[in-house]
Amino acid sequence: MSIQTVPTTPFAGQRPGTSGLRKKVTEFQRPGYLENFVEAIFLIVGSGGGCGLVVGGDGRYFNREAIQTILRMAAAHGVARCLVGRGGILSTPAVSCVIRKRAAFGGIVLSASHNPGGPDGDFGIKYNIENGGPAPEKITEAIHAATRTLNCYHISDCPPVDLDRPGSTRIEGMTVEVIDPVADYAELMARLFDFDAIRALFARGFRMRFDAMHAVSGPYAQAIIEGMLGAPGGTVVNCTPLEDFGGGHPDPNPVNAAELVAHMNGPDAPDLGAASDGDGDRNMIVGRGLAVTPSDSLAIIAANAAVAPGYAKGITGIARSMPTSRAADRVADSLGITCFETPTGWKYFGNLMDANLATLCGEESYGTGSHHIREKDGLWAVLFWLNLLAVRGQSVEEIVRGHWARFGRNYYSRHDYEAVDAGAADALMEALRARLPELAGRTLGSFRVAEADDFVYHDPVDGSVATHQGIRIIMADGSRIVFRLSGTGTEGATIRLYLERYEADPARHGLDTQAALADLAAIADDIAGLRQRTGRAQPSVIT
Ligand code: VG1
Ligand code: CO
Repeated sequence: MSIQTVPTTPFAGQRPGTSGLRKKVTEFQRPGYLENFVEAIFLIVGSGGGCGLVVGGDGRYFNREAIQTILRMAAAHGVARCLVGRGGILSTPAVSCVIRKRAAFGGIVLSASHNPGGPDGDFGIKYNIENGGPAPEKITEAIHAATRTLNCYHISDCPPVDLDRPGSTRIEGMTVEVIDPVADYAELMARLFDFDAIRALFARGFRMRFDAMHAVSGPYAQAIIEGMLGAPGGTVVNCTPLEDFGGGHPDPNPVNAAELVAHMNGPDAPDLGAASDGDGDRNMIVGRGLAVTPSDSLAIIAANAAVAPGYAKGITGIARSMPTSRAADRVADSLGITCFETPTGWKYFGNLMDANLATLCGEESYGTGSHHIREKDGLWAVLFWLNLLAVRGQSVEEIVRGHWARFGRNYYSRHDYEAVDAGAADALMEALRARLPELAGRTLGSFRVAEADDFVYHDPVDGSVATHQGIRIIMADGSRIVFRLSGTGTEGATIRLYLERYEADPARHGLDTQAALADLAAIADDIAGLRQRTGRAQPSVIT
C-alpha cells in the first residue's frame, strides 16, 4: 500500500453550480475527471487537522466507485478519519446531520439530486463545510480555480474498502468507519417532533403514502415512519434505492410524482401523500385532492412552528429564496420577525442560520428545512406535517384553506423551458436585462410595474455580494414575474419562469392556479419573447 502521484491535465467546466458539480455519468467516467475535482477540493479545504470527513451519496450509478476513489484520495491527503454510510448511502440531510453531530470538518456528497441516474444519467459531487451546509461561493470558486491549474493528483493504491460491513478499517494512516446511515438522523428527528402524538395518530387509523421514488429516502422513511412511528407496512412505497431510480425522474412534484398525485385524487386516497427526491432533501406534501405548493408549505410550517417540540420556543426568522412566493413574508409580518430573501440554492441560508437570524428556510423547488441541520430536508418536512396533523386533528386541505383565509393566497407556479439552446437562453436574459430600466412604472395588461431589477444579494452576515441572481418584475399589487437560468442542468440551458399573484379575497381562493396566472404568463412571454426565442410553444414542465 503506497501513495501515488499521478500526472493529470485540467478539464474545462469543473465549476460547481447551484448545488455542486453536476455532469453526465459518462463525463465523470473519463479517466482523471473525478480525481481532478477531488484533488482540487483537498487542495482548498486541507486535511481537516485530525477531524473526520463524512462521505456518502444517494446510491445512484457510480456512487460506490466514486466513494472508493475519494477514500483513497482522502488517505493520500492525510485525512485522519472518514465516516461512510453503509453501502455508500447517506441522504444529503443525513450527511449534514452527521457532520454536525460528529464534529467532522466537512463532507462530500455524491448526488445529482433530482436529475435521473443510471449509466446514461447524471452524477454529481458537492463539498459541505463544518457547519454541515454546502460550501459557500468563495470556497466553490476557489475549488474551480484549482481545477484549472492541476498537474497531478494524489491517491493511495490500496484495495477497495468493504462498504457493506459496519466497523473500522484502515487505509494508509486513515481510519475508515462504515456507519449506519439512518441512526444519527433518526435520533435527531425524534428530538424535534412529537413522536408519541404521531404514533397515536397512526394508531387511530390515519393513513399515508410516502413515495421514496426508488431513491435514498426509502430506508430513512421506512425506519422512521413504519419502524418508529408505527405506520402500517406498505406506507412507504418504492423504498429501495436503485442505481437508476427505476428509470424514473426522482423529483417530487406533481409532474414527476404523477402516480402519487393520481392516488391522492383517487377513491382510496389516504389522509396524506408525500414524496422525496434522489438525495432526500426535497419534499412534496399532498392532501386528498390537493397538492400543497412548497411556498405555502413553508408559510404554513412557519405559522404553526410551535406545534413541534423542537420549535416550541418560536422561530427567530424565516428565509426564502427570491423566486419562492411571498406567502412566508406575510407570516413573518404577523409574527413580527424578518423574512430574508436570498438567491436560489441552500448555500445562501447557512450564514443566516449560523447567526440565528433564520430558523426556517424554504425554496419553491420543493425544498424546506430548518436550523436543525444546514441542508434542506425532505423527511423533516413530512414529519413536521405529520406532527401538525396530529396536533390539529384537521385534514391537509382544511389546514391549507384555513391558512389562505387568514393570510390570503399567493397563487404560484413555475414554468420550465428545459434543454433549450444555451446561446438563445443567454440572449433572452441579456435582452431582458437591457429592458429593465424602461419597465419600471409601465403598465402591462392590468398590472403596473413597481420595480424591475436583476436580483443582487447582500449577505447581512459576512457582507458578501451575489449578483445576477434572477430578473424580477414586481407589480404594484405584489404580483411577480421572475426569470432565471438553472444552475443544475447538464444539457443546454433551462429557463425558469416563476409567476406569483396575491389574492386576499377568500371568495377567490378556489381558482385554478394556471388560470389565475394566465395574464402574468402572457405578459412574461410578451416581454421576454419566450416562445419565439426558444422555439417552444409551451414550457416543458409546469409545477
Ligand atoms: C434547483 C432549484 C433550487 C435548488 C437546486 C438544488 O436549482 O431551483 O431551488 O436549490 O435545484 O436542489 P436550479 O439552479 O436548477 O434552479 V437539489 O434537491 O437538486 O440539490
Ligand atoms: Co435534492
